[in-house]
Amino acid sequence: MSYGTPENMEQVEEYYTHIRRGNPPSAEQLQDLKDRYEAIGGLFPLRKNTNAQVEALQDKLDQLQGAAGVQFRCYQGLKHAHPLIEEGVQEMARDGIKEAVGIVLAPHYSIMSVGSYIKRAQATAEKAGISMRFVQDYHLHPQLIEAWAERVQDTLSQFEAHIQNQVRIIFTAHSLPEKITEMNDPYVDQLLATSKAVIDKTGLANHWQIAWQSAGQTPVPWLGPDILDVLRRLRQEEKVEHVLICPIGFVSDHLEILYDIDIEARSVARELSIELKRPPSLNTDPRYIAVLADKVLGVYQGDG
Ligand code: FEC
Repeated sequence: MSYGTPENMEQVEEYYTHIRRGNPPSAEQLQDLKDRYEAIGGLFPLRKNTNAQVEALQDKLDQLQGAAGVQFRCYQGLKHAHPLIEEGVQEMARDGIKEAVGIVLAPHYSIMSVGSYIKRAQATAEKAGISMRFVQDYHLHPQLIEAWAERVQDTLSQFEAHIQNQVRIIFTAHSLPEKITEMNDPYVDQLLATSKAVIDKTGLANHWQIAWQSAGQTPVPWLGPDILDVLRRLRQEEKVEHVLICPIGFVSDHLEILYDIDIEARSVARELSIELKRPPSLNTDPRYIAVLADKVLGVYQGDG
């Protein structure tokens, strides 16, 4: 399961309305979102990237099928675009699937993110007579940590040698409404744990911190501090001039990386004379695909 993205500009309104639980956006909100897609080239790269991740997972599971004694077949279910989660599960039922494992292309559990994918898939699976189990999270899987640690080190090495130890490392993830912190939700702790594990793996002594990105435009308070405010504060109060932003909460290139970090955060950094670099997204890194396959197999075998 993955977030989903439109296939073209005409579908943006339907997509945005789905994200807003059936409330259509205002003309201004819609234009703003279309402008952001235009700014990244009028493209919707998440679809291609999700397809590639699912294909790579299918290949990996095919390789493992002998050892696992089971044949897996991958289906997609998207949170806000077709095939919707419900449509993916119904397709499995039509194909006669009786047993399934669900996994979300997002490593950190929150009741508002992964939890809601699982709820929708589970409800449809029950109606369709499919016994479905789920991977809840995989935020500390050793290969995930290894893949990010290597990326952080490689990106750091692109700064001039004499300033590498001064580069501030900021791990970011999608903000969520702050009320999750009153719900015993593991999201914040899991993001902190992944970030700390990545730093530990690199052995770097750089200062590092967490910031939140892409908060929704709603009146409720969202998790902060926001990455743009963090950049301003670091420059003004700590005179930081070099920053590495690692979007640890995301697994592929899409609007929230290509616009929110590469265009918006970069433009604020430029205004502040901050040198900003970001590691490449995981996309189909074989270690990420191995994490997915390992967790699917683990849940299938009852120990995931
Ligand atoms: O490239 C693309 O087309 C899609 C990029 C995209 C990803 C993504 C991931 C997450 N979101 C999460 C939570 C929320 C909450 C709201 C919300 C709103 C939006 C909007 C767009 C959007 N999100 Fe998203 N999200 C992506 C795109 N997201 C576009 C609507 C306009 C805007 O606010 O920018 C607020 C909903 C509401 O109004 O009530 C909450 C979380 C993730 C990471 C986990 C996951 O992938 O599921 C959490 C990618």
